[in-house]
Amino acid sequence: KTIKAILNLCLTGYSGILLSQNPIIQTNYTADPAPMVYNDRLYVYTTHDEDDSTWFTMNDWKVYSTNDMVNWTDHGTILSYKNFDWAKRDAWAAQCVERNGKFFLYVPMWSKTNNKGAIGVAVGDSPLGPFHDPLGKPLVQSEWGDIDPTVFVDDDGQAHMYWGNPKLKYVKLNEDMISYSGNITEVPMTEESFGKRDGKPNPERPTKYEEGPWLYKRKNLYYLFWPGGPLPEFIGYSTGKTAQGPWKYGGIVMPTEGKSFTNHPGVVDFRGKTYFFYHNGALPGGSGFTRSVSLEELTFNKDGSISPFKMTNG
Ligand code: FUB
Repeated sequence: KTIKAILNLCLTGYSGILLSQNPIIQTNYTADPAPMVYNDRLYVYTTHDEDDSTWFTMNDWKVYSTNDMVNWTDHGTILSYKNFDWAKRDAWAAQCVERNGKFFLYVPMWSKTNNKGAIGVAVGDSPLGPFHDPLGKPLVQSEWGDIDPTVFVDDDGQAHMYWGNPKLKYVKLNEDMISYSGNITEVPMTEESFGKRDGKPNPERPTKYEEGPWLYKRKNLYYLFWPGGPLPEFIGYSTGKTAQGPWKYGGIVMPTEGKSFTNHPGVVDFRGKTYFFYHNGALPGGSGFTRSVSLEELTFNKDGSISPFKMTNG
């Protein structure tokens, strides 16, 4: 394990190529993985934990890519909160989506405007950018919990965005992907949809849902994966027959483990397999604020349900 880690560091120094093993990225502390497939290549967008933290110190986003799930190319930093005039810190969990040859990167940050969380969108002509802020203001901004956007464009062309902590919010994005129509709604937090929360009753968090949703579709069934609580987080999932639910709690897919009190799912199909990305604190010096990205192959039972699985090298 140590020799491979050293080899990774040496190779990165010369060519930007990383060899795969969990954690797949060993040259930076990274978290909140968001995979995207484009032109038969898998890209994973990550947040970046600065290595000096007793709380989240996160300034920018990075991209890594592969075409064989073994060799990863480090594309470096592709965007910072400083690229948004209205943002002042907290480059948190993002997701990139391609539409009509443009790449839309949805990014939560702390807003100067109202001193609360907000979600911005950056647009680029390639998966690696350069990205710019077409709006000059947040796409969504109302309260602390406007973080962790997930965006999914369905087969009928409708784009859906979910986000939020502790509320789970939803809106339909327009075809331009930088505006929305209709009202932002809150998904009802029922035990049927998100499971009965363990521990002391928490009026603000009545179910297991915490944050970091990821919307994914397989065989006409929609899956919402989400980090659940009480802390430390595990990953749970809910399913629905439409992208807007109603949602039915499915269970825990990845139990709490590792040295990070957060986790974050990212699910993608690539070359006939499904991959589940997540984070923990597995690198040397790892913690809740110095995290690292890992992945597992995700398999489904015949009825579409998912049996729990453990982290590798957690
Ligand atoms: O990485 C910062 C925050 O921690 C993310 O936005 C949450 O999902 C959690 O991972």
